Amino acid sequence: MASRSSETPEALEPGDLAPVVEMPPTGAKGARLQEIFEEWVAELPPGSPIPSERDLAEHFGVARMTVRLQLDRLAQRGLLYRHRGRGTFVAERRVAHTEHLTSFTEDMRARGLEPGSRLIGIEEMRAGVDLAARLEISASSRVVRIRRVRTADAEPMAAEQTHVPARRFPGLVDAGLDHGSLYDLFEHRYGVQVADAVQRVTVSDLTAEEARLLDTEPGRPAFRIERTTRDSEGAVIEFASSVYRGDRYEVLMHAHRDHH
Ligand code: 16G
Repeated sequence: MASRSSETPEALEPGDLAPVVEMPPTGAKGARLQEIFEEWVAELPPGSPIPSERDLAEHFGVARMTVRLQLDRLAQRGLLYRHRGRGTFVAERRVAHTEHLTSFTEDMRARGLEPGSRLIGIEEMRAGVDLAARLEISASSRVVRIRRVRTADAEPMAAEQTHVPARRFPGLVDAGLDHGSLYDLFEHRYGVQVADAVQRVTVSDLTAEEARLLDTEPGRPAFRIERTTRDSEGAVIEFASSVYRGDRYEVLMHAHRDHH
């Protein structure tokens, strides 16, 4: 293990960091790598270089793409940073985010509105390449797709499509999601804790189909929010895309400034 007290961190070899690592079978490798990288981040001083993708892939016996995906995720979370041509480094420690990760149901209640849901479809299907990458599962795995119109005080607020790994939530298709909260089911029926989400917000106009679902006119502005949600172990439990009516919704962000 590299010395923690050294002022200028030395270059690390993959072998220094995790001499004996048992990699699980395909599928879980990404999650295991993520754990290993998180341990490094916790142990190494900020500025420490991370071995190259090629060395890591070789060392752990995984595809370079798998390594890159996990490093990207840590970079997105601000735990690592990349420097073009120089490599990947451990980032400065950050204060934990305090934003609350809410479900639609909780979100609406907090705004004093009565949440509701109209189920358009719930079915199990093969993941396919794109969804598999989002959910960090294999392309041949099964996923459950849930399409709902979410209402606030009985009026449409958002059209939502979410995908969850079927293996993680057996019987979800028949779990009575016609009404009620998905996150409630996660927690109470499956004992899965929603812990972390990365969200991407963009804006664009509603399509004719979306406008119909949302009971408004096509061409009106809308927020499009993608959410990748993880459980307390860091496994992806959902990939959701929601379209919110711009006239009924706002996005509130909490920004925090660190004083050193
Ligand atoms: C929110 C989430 C969505 C999640 C849903 C669960 C956003 C952009 N999306 O709509 O990912 O599936 O909540 O809500 O916030 P529920 O527990 O009320 O079904």
